[in-house]
Amino acid sequence: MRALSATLVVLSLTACGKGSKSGPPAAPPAAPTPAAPAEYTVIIKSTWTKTTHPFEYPSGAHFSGMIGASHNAKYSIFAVGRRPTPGLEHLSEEGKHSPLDTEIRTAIDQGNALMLFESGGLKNWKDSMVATVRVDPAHSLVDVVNMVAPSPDWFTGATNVNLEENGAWVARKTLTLPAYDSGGDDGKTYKAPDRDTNPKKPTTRAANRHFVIHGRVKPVAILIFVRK
Ligand SMILES: [Ca+2]
Repeated sequence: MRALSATLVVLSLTACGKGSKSGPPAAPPAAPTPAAPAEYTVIIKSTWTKTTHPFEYPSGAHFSGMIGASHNAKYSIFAVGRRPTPGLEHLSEEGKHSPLDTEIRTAIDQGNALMLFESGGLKNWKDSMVATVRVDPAHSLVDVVNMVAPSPDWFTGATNVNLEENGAWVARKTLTLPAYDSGGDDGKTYKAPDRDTNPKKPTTRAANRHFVIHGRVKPVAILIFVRK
């Protein structure tokens, strides 16, 4: 192996020595990554109104506070097709940030998440929920969730939002968010009594009449990341 390397060096030097003007081809550049951490303002606005989602629209409609994390590919708060963790189940059924916060802190301890962020809840749709998240080159993905309330186990949010594009941090990113069913409760209406699901079902995009109207998914929220 060492002999072969030496031979290649000699050949390469020989090639240069023959008067090649262009020199050896440059090695392909490594995939670029942002060099430094970045901070983003996270904003969630509701688009879930009696006008847009008239079927059984409940009194007392509100969002629980958001809770989220920046992380790498080894951690996520939720995934369609995966059973909910106890943390996601409690968030989706009761709006509670615990034990999801403990799950995120465990991911931080394991090096798979960078930070937890959260906010208070939202009742007036003219307002927004706001938090700050920090990302770094090793944790450029962000998840965030909040309960759609009242509901059996419905939530909204986003998973694996990558704030890095083409080797740089994006200045701004906007997503429209559908409602999801965590798979932790069998209730079928906003105010259905608790019907705990055991074993848990996989999380799905909510496909019921509350959120799919004339075959079209009606988003319930807008999520905006603005780089600070
Ligand atoms: Ca449950």
